Amino acid sequence: MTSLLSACTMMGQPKTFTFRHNPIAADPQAAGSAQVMTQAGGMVTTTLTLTGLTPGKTYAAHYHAFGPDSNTDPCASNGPVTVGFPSFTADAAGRASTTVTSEMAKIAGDQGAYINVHYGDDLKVVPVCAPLKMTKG
Ligand SMILES: [Cu+2]
Repeated sequence: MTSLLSACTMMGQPKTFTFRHNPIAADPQAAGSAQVMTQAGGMVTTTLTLTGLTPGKTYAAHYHAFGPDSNTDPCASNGPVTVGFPSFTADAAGRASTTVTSEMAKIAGDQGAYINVHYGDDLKVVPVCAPLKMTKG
């Protein structure tokens, strides 16, 4: 009974992670959050809500695994993409959101260390990053 209850309370309790700005000049006001909600059947839905983007600009966002370049800062670890979000375009006020539902296993542990938001036309430009897992391993 206890385990059933905890399983029920786990589900539908979203976790929220905050985007932080990277030390670059692009989109200096960019900010937002990632809401991660466990679903039935080993799935998870993640919604990004962003402000301060360039109006009309298209963006890409991904989950990334913890990479080789840092053990303590996922956003600086340069890890590979594990799950991609549908690309999205900022509205006239610089607001945007995107949602993806994926298998939990794809973003479990080090596989889901951080979420990057990239310029759609230049993926090297990453205005904001949300760290989800602060240490590797
Ligand atoms: Cu990415």
